[in-house]
Amino acid sequence: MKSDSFATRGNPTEAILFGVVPMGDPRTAAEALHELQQLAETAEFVAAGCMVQHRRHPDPHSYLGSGKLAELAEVVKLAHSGIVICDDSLTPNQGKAIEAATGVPCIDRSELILQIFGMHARTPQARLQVELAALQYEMPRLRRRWTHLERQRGGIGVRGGAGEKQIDVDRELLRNRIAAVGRELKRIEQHKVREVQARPELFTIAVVGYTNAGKSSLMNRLTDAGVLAENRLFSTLDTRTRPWRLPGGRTVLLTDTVGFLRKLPHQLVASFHATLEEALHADLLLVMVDGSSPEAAEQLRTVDEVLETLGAANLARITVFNKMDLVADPTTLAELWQAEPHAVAVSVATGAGMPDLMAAIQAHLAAVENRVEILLPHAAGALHAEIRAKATVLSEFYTADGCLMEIQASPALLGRLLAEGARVAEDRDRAERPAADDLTSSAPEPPADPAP
Ligand SMILES: Nc1nc2c(ncn2[C@@H]2O[C@H](COP(=O)(O)OP(=O)(O)OP(=O)(O)O)[C@@H](O)[C@H]2O)c(=O)[nH]1
Ligand SMILES: [Mg+2]
Repeated sequence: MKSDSFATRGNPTEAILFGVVPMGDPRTAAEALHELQQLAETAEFVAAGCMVQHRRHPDPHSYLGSGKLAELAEVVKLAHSGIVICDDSLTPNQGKAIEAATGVPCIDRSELILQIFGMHARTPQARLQVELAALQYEMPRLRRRWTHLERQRGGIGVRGGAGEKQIDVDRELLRNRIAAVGRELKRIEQHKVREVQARPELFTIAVVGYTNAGKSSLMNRLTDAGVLAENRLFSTLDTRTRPWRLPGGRTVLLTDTVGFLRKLPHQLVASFHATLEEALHADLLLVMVDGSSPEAAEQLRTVDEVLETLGAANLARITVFNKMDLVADPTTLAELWQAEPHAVAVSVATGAGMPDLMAAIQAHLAAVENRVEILLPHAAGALHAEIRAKATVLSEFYTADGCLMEIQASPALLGRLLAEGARVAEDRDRAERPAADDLTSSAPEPPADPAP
């Protein structure tokens, strides 16, 4: 392991966080590195100090520049820290320069995120995706890991040294493993695509948004999903879909997804996109934002950028500002409301605003789905329960020929109902029915038993 070759041994979990911020950035170091601190704590480090350097670009050789790097080394010594964590992705050489100056291991933002993903991956797909990203991250850094062997043989880069041979062997092993993991992932993904294609009749809603916005909490509140929701970044790494029964008895599918993050390591972007792929087949996106975060507007921009690169910018969406119970001064949300004037404000924790969210979803369904009146002959009565579960039933009335139903349904469901015995109602089917005004009062009650 890396730490074997380090001279200074401070507390291995106490970290000094550092980063480069643009010239003139008015934020304190703690403010600028707040997200990095959350990431570090999620990975079970303790932030022992923060340090930022104001410069236009990071130094290509040492990231901070030599003066600030010496300062960082001093802070590490004083705080007796065992590790330093950088807010950006470092090149292998920058990492090496920082470790040489501070005498402690240095991990960068990518490595930290990879570590968290590794800790939280639960399904076989998530584990393989993290493994693949970690292998790809490791590849260009092999040289840095083996320099202690090279040193024994008289200096870095001497061909034929023990380190050089070891690098070749490791590189070959890594390549083989990357190929094997890639094949296995492809197999799982193809299986998932088939699963997604197999259920087009139910309207699907995917919850997307920045990490920690409250996506899993919403899922838990609306369904009996029992998914993990906690105050950590990247609690959810895989996509999970559960049936959600709307008031009125109709069932839609709700999908919880991995959270977005600024500066995601590029090795993870592909697997992240693969994980989200399923959600992109949704009929509607709920884009969730933590309205109480001082960075809410920037987080929403990140989410929009990611949706754009995924080709999902034009999917139907409802933006949801969450954690309103924590917002003492609503004027802080002015920028958000300006960007998203049709958003719905809720608190998943207290339930405030949830009826508004429900109404927005119902209004969306009414706007996009086919509204038709069908006659379900007695012979096709077996379809009745399924219609109640999968479509919105606006009215129903029994006639001598069968059940006259005004429904709102997806084209796929409607197509099948018509193929299996239902037919579009005609004037003669409506002859026995009273005037429309009387019908609204007999709108169907939700069935008592749970939908299949
Ligand atoms: N005060 C408050 N806390 C909330 C609310 N909704 C969610 N939380 C908390 O926010 C934290 C994150 O919630 P999650 O549901 O795990 O968030 P997520 O978006 O699924 O996060 P990732 O899976 O990490 O992307 C948890 O501690 C929740 O209890 C809310 O309306 N108000
Ligand atoms: Mg979650």
